[in-house]
Amino acid sequence: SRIKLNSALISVYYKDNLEPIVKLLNDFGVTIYSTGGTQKFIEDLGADVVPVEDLTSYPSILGGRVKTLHPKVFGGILSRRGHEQDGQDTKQYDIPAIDLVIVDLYPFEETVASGASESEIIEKIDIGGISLIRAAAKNFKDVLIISSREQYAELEQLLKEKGGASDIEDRKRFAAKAFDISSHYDTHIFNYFNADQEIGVFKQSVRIQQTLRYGENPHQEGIFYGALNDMFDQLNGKGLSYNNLVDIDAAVSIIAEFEKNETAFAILKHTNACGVAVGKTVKDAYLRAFEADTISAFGGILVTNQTVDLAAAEELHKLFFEVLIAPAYNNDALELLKGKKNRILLVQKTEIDGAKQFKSLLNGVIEQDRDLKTDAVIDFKLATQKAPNTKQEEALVFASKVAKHTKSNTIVLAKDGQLLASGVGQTSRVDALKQAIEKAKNFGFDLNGSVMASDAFFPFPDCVEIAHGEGIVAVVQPGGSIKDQASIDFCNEHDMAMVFTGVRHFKH
Ligand code: 93A
Repeated sequence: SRIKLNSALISVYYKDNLEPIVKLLNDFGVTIYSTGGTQKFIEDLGADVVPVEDLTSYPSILGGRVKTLHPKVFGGILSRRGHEQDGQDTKQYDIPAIDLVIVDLYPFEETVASGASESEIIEKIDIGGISLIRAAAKNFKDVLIISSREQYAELEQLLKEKGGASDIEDRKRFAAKAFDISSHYDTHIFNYFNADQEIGVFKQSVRIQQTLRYGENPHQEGIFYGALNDMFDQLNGKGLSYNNLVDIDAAVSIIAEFEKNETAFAILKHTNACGVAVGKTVKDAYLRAFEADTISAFGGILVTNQTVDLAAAEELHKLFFEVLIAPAYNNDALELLKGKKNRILLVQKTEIDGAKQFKSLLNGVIEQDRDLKTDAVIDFKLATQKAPNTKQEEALVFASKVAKHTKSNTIVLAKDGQLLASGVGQTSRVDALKQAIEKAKNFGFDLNGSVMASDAFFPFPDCVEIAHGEGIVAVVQPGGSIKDQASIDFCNEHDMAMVFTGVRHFKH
């Protein structure tokens, strides 16, 4: 419901940009209570303000450590409007209701970063401010909480738009932000106090943790550190498992290789793609991806870069799958897919951010830059006399995108925007190729005219020899082996095209 503001408590560290808010509140006849420095600032603006001391009958004590921590303040914020007992209490103890709380916390994080002394840092642990935020956010049904100076502009707009009132949706939205602010704030304090402990880089750097069903196996515990909700909305299905997250990471990574203006679909199992295709529609791309391995797709992780429509959903619904990730779903499609209650349906809201990747091993952690290099035709350096034609070039780009996201050693076979088969995680490149060939044939593909991508260079000409025997016509690989020439010579003698990218895409 819409609530007209009658009173506000303002206690902010940074006073900048407060002026328009104060003026508006004055115009709307809102009583403003305020703490020392903020009160002085408001007075200097020539606006009306009541010192919070007038309310509490206490001065600010302990050098400012206790200034708002008082039942008259917290009672005014926490009392439930229309609640009988709360009404009696506030009346008996003469506690005025506070409808709006504006806080900007002591800058703890900045003080730590400035290299200040321990005692200066400790003084910047805000107690009253964080309590005001929590109290006002808890009572969002009646109170509006502005928990950072970053929100002034939004408040100003709201006040103007609604004539000094707020709706429940506004109050709940700001309450959600408030708990975001307070959890961030406490995490910085936690990190400061735990910096010396062997707590691990992940736990220190991340503010939210989520207990998973279990780890890689049921006898292993699992926890995720991160704000998963920032990246996905889960529309259906059971809680995410450790393996789900590992696979979702792989799925989101591979689909990110495709341009938004091409419709792509991938099916993954154990982080490797068993089907990838582009298509005219999501349904078309899915069916072409599915075709590559109709067996592995069972229980798979599915991902697309386009809205899932009903036509696609009708096909997908026939498959038993674990997770589907898409930027959006049409309502009728969603309704159908929700028919299986365990099916995990995710809306992907953002790309993976973070240019770094971490992994724990031995008695430490390794960090590396994420592999952000996507091979494109422009990067191809022709190694052979024969050049790939345009269609083959496109297929080579497609194949190398898939190879980049497939466990090494890998060989990927593709044609016309469709994965035909891949060899994954093999201990030799030849084995990877043989696996790919056998698999493609098992699923009924004719390899004539197809192309091959390798995640790393060919140490011997064996791979191009075998490829030629199967009718593969074009090859993309990083190049860089001392025996490159042997592979080049073979291709030249057998009318094959080969391009080098100069970029290796190992994935261990
Ligand atoms: O030291 S505190 O934790 N004790 C309090 O009771 C208290 N109430 C508000 N700090 C407190 N505040 C903080 O004071 C606010 O979060 C804000 O950052 C600051 C505003 O103080 P002033 O208005 O005196 O500049």
